[in-house]
Amino acid sequence: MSMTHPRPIVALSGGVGGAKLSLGLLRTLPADSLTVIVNTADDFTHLGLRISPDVDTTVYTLADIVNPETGWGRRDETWNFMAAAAALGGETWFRLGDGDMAMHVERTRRLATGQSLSQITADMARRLNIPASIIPMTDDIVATIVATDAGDLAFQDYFVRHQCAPGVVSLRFAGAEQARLAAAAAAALGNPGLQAVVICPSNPYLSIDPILAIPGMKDLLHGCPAPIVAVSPLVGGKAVKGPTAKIMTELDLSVSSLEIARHYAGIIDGLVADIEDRHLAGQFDLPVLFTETLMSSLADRERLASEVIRFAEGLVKQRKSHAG
Ligand code: FO1
Repeated sequence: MSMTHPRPIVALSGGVGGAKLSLGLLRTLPADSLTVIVNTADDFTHLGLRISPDVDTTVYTLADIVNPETGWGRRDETWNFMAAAAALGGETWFRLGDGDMAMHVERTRRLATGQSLSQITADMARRLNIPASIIPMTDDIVATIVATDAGDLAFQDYFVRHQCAPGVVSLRFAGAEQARLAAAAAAALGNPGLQAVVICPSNPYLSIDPILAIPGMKDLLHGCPAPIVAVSPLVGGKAVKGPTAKIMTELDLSVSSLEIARHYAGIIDGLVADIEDRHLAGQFDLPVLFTETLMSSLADRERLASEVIRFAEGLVKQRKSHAG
């Protein structure tokens, strides 16, 4: 709509919820103006294959081939490999569809030839005609360890094998301190023409914190002249999907968008919270947009994306008028 050159948007995202808003952004923005920096601390090696669940969820969602029921994996998937593996006594707790298997086999093959996860992801995205940059937060190995009342668990053991049942005591991101932020992520955030940074409604503790834990990431966000907006993953004090609310309770945090704002304090310039949390207005110490944040349909995602961008634009004006 604007006559000016499109200004890029950077999104920080985990898996399913983040990918939904990323798709809304992709469809709202001019082509090639979206960069999604994706959590890789859920990645693990399983059956000898390197699995990058949040990267794959983002790729499949933006390529419009994601399984709409689960939000991860591929649409119209077949499960012959799993059935054959089960018949042979193989491990089947982590479900890998036949088409999805091709992604893991191909990624593992290319990693063994020395290609980086960033290079492989960029090539897959190009082949699937995705007009956005999908950047794994790092090419180094970072792994979320969930300290629970049942002991330390590797992330997918906690999340899938144990269905998030153990109580969370604390979280750590092994390898994060030594990891290097992907070069393309640093370049995208350092772009002086950046319009906004959007922290997607992913789990702040499991999905966004690992990205923020990569050395240099917080400094880039602090130095970023574009407004930074987070979308709360809570609706009326409940999580839309996944264990966000359960984890917040276990960590002795109040399950509220106020707590999400507190969590991102010093990083964000504004918060997008659900209309159901309208009664909290006046209790935040930063600008808040209350709107429908549930993203059931594609239209919901596009509407939320454009509202988030418009809200961020307003924040630029606010900061300018304060400075002036
Ligand atoms: N999530 C599940 O709850 N069960 C699964 O069996 C499962 C398999 C799976 C395979 C590939 C993939 O890319 C994702 C998969 N997920 C599965 C989702 C994923 O593990 C989590 O949603 C994320 O790690 C959290 O963002």
